[in-house]
Amino acid sequence: MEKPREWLREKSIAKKVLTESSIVLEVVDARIPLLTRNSVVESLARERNKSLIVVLNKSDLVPKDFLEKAVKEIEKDFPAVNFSAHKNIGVNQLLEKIKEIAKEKVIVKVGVLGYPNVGKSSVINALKKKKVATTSPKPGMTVGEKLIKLDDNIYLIDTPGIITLEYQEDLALKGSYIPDKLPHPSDVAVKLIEKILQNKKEALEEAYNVKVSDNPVETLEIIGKKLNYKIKGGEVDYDRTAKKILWDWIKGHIKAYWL
Ligand SMILES: Nc1nc2c(ncn2[C@@H]2O[C@H](COP(=O)(O)OP(=O)(O)OP(=O)(O)O)[C@@H](O)[C@H]2O)c(=O)[nH]1
Ligand SMILES: [Mg+2]
Repeated sequence: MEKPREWLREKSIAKKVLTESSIVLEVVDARIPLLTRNSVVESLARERNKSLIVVLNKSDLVPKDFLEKAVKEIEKDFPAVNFSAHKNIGVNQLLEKIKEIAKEKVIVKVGVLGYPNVGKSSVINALKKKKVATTSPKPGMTVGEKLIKLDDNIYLIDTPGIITLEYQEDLALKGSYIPDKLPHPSDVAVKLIEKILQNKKEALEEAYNVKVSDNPVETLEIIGKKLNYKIKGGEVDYDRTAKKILWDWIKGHIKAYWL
């Protein structure tokens, strides 16, 4: 496994954007809202006294009662809104919160920060009600920062995903790392399967139309067989199956979630 490294470039962008912004939108994935909270973003915002709002994006992928629990948990630390860029949920509520803070200011910059692929650019498009930022299921889409005018005195800043000191494996579980680049995709898929089995195993059964086992490795094999991903000799192709599962997780095809 590759040694953890700090993504200095991304971190320096976060610092710069945070310095110029008076409001920070920390976008998290509503399916794994606590896991995708970003300690760099939160501690920098606290240090610099910025208004931080946590945006639980992709909320169309989780049930309401789970969302309520997640919002309550996060609101112990920061204001939070339930949001879906795809379904236009929470757009007005978030706009109101931003405008309330911006009211007495001449120019307000709103930095949109968070892990890769949580939907930062999509949140910007939803707020702007127009496609102004490029989005993609592939983590790492946005590379530089981009300033977008929202209102007379309000500007949004799109940024690349911010990564802290973490292993590729942990990033992949968050949907923030391209599965094809993982040296051992099966290890990561097994970890993900383990989490899903603990929290919502029906999500795997529904996604692949199989009966899963309590054992994550066996479950990987069951899914590989079902997909008919085989290597020469008829054995299950674990790596190919693993990558498929990780991509399906990224794309929201596996309907699991946990706090
Ligand atoms: N289901 C669902 N998917 C979403 C939502 N918002 C974004 N996505 C999807 O999530 C993926 C990532 O969206 P982006 O907006 O590109 O995410 P980002 O955080 O800007 O990503 P990077 O620029 O790579 O850091 C895309 O496939 C989007 O279609 C949402 O509200 N619901
Ligand atoms: Mg982006």
